[in-house]
Amino acid sequence: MSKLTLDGFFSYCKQIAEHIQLGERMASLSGQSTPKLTSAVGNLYYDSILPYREDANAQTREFLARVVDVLLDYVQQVNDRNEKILEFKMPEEMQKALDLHLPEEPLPLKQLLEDCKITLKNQVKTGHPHFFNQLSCGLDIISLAGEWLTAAANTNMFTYEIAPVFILMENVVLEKMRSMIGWKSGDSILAPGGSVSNLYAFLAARHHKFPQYKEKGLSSIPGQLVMFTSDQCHYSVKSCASVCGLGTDYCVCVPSDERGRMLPTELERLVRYHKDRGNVPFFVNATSGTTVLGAFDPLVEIADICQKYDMWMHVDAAWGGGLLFSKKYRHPRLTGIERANSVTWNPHKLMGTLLQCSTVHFRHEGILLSCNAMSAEYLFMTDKIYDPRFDTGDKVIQCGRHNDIFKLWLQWRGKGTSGFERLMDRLMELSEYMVRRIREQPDKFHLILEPEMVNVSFWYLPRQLRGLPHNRDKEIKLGKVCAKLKGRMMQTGTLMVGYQPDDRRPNFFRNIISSAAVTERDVDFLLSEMDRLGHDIVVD
Ligand code: ABU
Repeated sequence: MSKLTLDGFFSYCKQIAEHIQLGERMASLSGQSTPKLTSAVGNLYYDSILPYREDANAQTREFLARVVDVLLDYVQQVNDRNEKILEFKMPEEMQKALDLHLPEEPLPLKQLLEDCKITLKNQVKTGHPHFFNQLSCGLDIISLAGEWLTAAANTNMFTYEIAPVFILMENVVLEKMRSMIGWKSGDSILAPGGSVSNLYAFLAARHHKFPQYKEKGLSSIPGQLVMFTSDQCHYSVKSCASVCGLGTDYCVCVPSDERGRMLPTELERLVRYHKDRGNVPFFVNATSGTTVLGAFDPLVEIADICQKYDMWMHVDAAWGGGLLFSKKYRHPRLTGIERANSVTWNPHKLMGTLLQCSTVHFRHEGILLSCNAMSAEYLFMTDKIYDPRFDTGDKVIQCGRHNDIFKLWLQWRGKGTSGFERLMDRLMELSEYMVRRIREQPDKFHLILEPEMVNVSFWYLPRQLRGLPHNRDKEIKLGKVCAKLKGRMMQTGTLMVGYQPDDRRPNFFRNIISSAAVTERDVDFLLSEMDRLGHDIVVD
């Protein structure tokens, strides 16, 4: 421990007493009494365990073992259908219930253990079988084990020198993913999320067409670049236009059909429109699995147009990419993906890999290095004793890169490719089950469209709105029901389903089944719980 003056020591004792009281209060709020540290270890401070004390292996192990117990308790609760998903508190109330302040002086290990418990106690259990709120749901146990190992290994992914095993794993996994897309060679990288993966695709496309841009910048571009994407795309595509100097006006939104799929005739019309004005159409983003409706753009038709007008074709399959595993569902949704120049695919979504794990793939070998390398001499020396191509860090615009591969590699080993295929088929079949159950209860639920994926879009009808003709006025009211019912879900803590408006309709529910924990029983629970919580909602 650091040295203290006498006054400092008394003030420090007072602080500790307060913290211990607060800790006990927080522990009682958490309703958990275990796991506990022995007092011999609980009263120690950070500098009495490794790495400060070489002779403190036993104490270090006891502390970490109790932390692991907390994590294991949490995993058990996440999978317990009798547990709530969340104990919702308004931000002000949450502030009061927690001790978030950063102390001047160290806190003992027993307080840190309590901090771990109370943190998880107040966390939304995104792996709970009744959490249907985001594209990333579930808690894959093998992937979790991988993430724990990753944290312990605590390395950076820029060079083979410091991450030899993980770099080789990346090569193996990314090559396999490229082969599933339909490419024999190419280039790939893991990026921090689908949005950044899309940005990498954009940068590669511009580099491919205007290789001088890297050195000469804007002066090497002969006119106004234009990119195209459907009006249902993820907002990160538009963000590329802003970040990369096109301006969002030149990210052209192509209209989609009633199921959210890009209209190729409209794409071609808009490309011609811009060409006729002397602009430079060069990039088309097709989405395989849109965020809200789960729609798949027609890749073959889009590929034909890209070929005709010499444009780069990117497929944002961040969401739908997992279906590449499924012989049953891959076609026609992803037919033609092999004709793309680049593909974003996030294992942390449909495949259930722990957050985050996002990949981007290119048909062009060596394009990432050619586009992004800055050859920093302090990291990427060319006279190393091994082949410097294993130093993948120079392929990206970041420097440090988190290890997102081990949890995916381990999960893939655990499931096998066939296990992922079974998971994809199961998630799709459960979504089909949900659609059937909704159709069987037309008085209470209104299905908005036949889904192509695990996004099920629907309205819930409280008693007030049942039996009335379906018109715009009713849709507005149904939209208001969504916000009220979601509020009740949060307050009760038994269910979480997302809602949003789109440009065709007011708020509607978007249910996602991407968790391996979900069963038919949970789908039935979801619908009956919505009715239990919402039947008496009244809106004007
Ligand atoms: N990046 C899209 C994630 C959105 C969602 O989970 O709903």
